[in-house]
Parts: sequence; structure tokens; C-alpha cells
Amino acid sequence: MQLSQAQLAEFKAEGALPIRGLVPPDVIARWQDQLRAVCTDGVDLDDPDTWSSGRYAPPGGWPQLDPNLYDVPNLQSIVAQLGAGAFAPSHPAGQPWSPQVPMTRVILPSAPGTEWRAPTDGHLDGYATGWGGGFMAFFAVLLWDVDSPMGGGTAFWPRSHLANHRYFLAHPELFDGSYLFAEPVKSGGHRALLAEDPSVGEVVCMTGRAGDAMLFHGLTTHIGSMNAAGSRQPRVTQFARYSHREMREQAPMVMFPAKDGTPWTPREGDDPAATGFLPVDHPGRGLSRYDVPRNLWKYWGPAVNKDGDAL
Ligand SMILES: O=C(O)CCC(=O)C(=O)O
Repeated sequence: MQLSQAQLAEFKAEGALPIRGLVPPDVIARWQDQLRAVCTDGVDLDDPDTWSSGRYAPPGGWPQLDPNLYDVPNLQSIVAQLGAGAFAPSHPAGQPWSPQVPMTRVILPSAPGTEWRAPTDGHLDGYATGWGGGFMAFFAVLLWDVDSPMGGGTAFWPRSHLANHRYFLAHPELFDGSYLFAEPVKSGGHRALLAEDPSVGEVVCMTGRAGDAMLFHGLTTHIGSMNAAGSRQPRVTQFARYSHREMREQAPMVMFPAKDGTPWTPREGDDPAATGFLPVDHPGRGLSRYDVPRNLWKYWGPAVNKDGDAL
């Protein structure tokens, strides 16, 4: 499977692209059986009467599914098209790439009487303590149908990748994750980066059939959403996240300060090579993982980076 020119253009413009039938039905059926089998606490994913409400995981957590999402040929060929071999499943920073387990997340309908509300703020992936840089894109893959925008699908703000890119062009020194500890995000959340930009669309909640996916640019603001009270569908999604392999491998983890702003200091068990935020004049800041290029697609493959797009 390859993305058409029209799909690539939509992805570049919107920061998100629905991809129908990414995962074939026989693989979906195998995954559904594996997920059903681990629900040993009385939850039957096909019987709403057995469901709790909201985020759900079985007692032992969700298993690694067979086959691994990262090995699905359609996904691999699209990622090869997007990155021309430069993208790899996100892995711990400063270490050679190793096989990864995709995240599974299940959202069951909220309790009766709860009114569905659209999310009001989101976040960017790739920024958590241990951030490794070079986060490029992710796919949200539906394992069960989600018919309604109130069904718990991943919520995102169309064109937010461009607004966030503009922000980081103006503040490249905050691209290492320190933007989370600086105004306006510190007080106003990620929506503060979108509020002033009229080109950013209203929040959209993903829908689709089992096997469908949404491809997101790494700078697209997104969040989980409520599965509406009364819904009879579990929202079951796997996430495949991709980093630029070289940027990820080239330098160690960047550890975040404590919530009160106290800078990170090494503790037993931490990666001995890890650092806090580097001073702005530190030579390590010259690594490509800290680069905020004017051309947002600079580190993407030629299928994407062919017009030399700049803001
Ligand atoms: O559960 C979802 O749809 C969103 C998950 C999410 O925001 C994330 O994994 O970063």
C-alpha cells in the first residue's frame, strides 16, 4: 500500500490523514480474538452489559499482539514511502533501534447520565521525561468499528501541526520539550499555541471501521476523547509511533524537571548518559534532533519533501 499524491497533499495540509483498510480483516480478526482472550475479569468486549466505563485494561494489561502492528506490510510500506528508510518505531533515545511493542488503548462508554463533551485541549507526542527527539509521526489504528464522533476516537485539531511549527520556528530553543515549562503552555496548555491561529480547525474525533487508521504528523495536537454514554462500541486502538532513527540514536534521553521546576538530577537507575535540558549555547544543541527547519518536511522522504515547502 502506498499513499497517492492526493493523500500526501491532504496529510501535509491537514496534519492528519484517514487511511481505509490499513490492516487486513484476517489480521483484525486475530487481534480481536487475542484481546478477547485476555479479558479474564468478566469483561466481554462483545457484550456491553459486562463493561466498566472509561479507560479499560484487563488485570495483566494488554498483551503484545501477533502479528506486531509494526510488522504489518501496509504500514511498513507507507512508512518507507514517508521516510525513505529514515523512520523507525520510536525507541529509547541514545540507544540503537530495537523492536517495539505498540500501545493498545481501550475506551469503554462512559457511565449512564454522563454527557459527551468534546476535548478542549490536547498534547504533542514524543514529549515526556526521557524525550529523545526526532519524533515524526504516528498512526492510530482501529481494532473495532467506531461509527460516531462521540465514540471515543482519537481527537485532533486539523492543521495544528502548522501552528505548532510556527511556534517552534519562533522559539527553537524550546523544541527540546522545555516549551512545556514555559508560558503560554505552562498555564494555558497546548491550546494556547493554537488559540491565535485562525487556520487551525475545530477538534475532530476519529471514526472508522476496524482496520482503518489515521496518520498524524508528530506536531499535530491530539488527545483521547470520551466514548459517549449509551454507545455500544468499545473504542479499541493501537498506536504506532515513528521517530527519525538517526536523531533518536544520536544523543541520550532528555530528562524533564520536576513539576515544581527543579531541574533533573541523575538518580540511581537512570540512564547514566541522560541529560536535563541543555543550555542554549551547548554544542549538543547543534544536533539535527534539535533542528526546527523552516521546511517542515526537510527530514522526510522525497515523496513528501519534494516541493521544498517552507512557510
Ligand atoms: O487514546 C487516544 O485516542 C489518544 C491517545 C493519545 O493521545 C496518545 O497516545 O498520545
